Amino acid sequence: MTNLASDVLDRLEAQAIELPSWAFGNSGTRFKVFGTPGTPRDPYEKIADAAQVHRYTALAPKVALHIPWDRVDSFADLRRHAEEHGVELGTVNSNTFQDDDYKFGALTHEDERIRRKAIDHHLECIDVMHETGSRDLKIWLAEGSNYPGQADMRGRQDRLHESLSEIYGRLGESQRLVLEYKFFEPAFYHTDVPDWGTSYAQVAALGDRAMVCLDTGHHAPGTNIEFIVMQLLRLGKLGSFDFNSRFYADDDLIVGAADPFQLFRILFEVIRGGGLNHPDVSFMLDQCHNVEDKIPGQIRSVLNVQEMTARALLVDAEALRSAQAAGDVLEANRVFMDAFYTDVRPGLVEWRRSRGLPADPERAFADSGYLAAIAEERVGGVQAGWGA
Ligand code: AOS
Ligand code: ZN
Repeated sequence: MTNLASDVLDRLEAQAIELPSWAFGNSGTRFKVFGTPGTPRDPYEKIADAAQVHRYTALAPKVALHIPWDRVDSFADLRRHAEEHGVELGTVNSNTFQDDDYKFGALTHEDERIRRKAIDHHLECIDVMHETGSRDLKIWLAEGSNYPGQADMRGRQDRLHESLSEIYGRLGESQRLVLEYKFFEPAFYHTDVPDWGTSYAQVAALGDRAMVCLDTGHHAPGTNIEFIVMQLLRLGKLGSFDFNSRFYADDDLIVGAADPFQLFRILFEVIRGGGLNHPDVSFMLDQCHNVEDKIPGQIRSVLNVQEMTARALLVDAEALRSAQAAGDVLEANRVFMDAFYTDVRPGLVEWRRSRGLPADPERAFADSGYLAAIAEERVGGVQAGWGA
């Protein structure tokens, strides 16, 4: 039985993980999207589902929106709906990857008309943020080329800078822009924002309220992601995480499912760099639940983040530092691994009990009958999916 020390408990208390609205819609692979009875038909139902995750875990007080997927007549009304369900609206994600005009780029496009359209879409997202009370505009760009010689890579970087500058200039004083990078897909030869360095160079040229978003699924296999976390924190430019896990490409599976040790290492660097519960660093999920139930999948995800955070908080920083300074390789590694191998689950059960939360949120949610109720109620209409 682990007793988590009070300083660990205090730091867990403040943890907040933002959920993606799209995790509650249907999604799949390019081969098949399986529908599930009860899947939300609109953003209101997505938010009601997301609120369930917070209700059983107290870990997920915000829901991120994707525009246009989550467009509604009144965002003020959607905000009220969220608050009535005990959650807030969070990051607004732009979308320049599902329009024919963007075949050869959006913010980098050669054609000024298309660039204008893409910039205007981001300005619309900022208008949404004013209504939803959101702080962050998250930009992921599906831009690049498939063949050597196809595109003028240099010109595209310059246009990207110009486009981002206009968008950044429109942000309110307490709003931020976070730029996500991804090394491939849908473009395969070159991507306009392929890595943290390019994202960093672009956001650094904008100003203090432009930061990098690190999606854990967006790196080549074997990449030392925790090194990137350390460096971005050191530079004061880690704005947010899109957490998920992957075996092969950008799999968007449950965070901590594929490689819990990697999640531990990332969270250790977050803590080491002062990023835990720091207002500059948002924890978000970017996941899709193709074959498993979506709400339980999100519950499992936030619990995984909490569990690895608790383990990372157990690293004896003093003992680690003295072993490192003494060049004691094996002792340093032992101190690190001791924390990773510690079973913190009993301590987290106590943490939940003391807050009036169910000891086992997954079981409690399953017993609530919510999934059966929405399957019965949500009849007719079109189920939300990737692109709706
Ligand atoms: C895409 O690969 C990115 O991870 C984005 O964050 C994207 O907006 C999100 O995954 C929804 O498709
Ligand atoms: Zn992402």
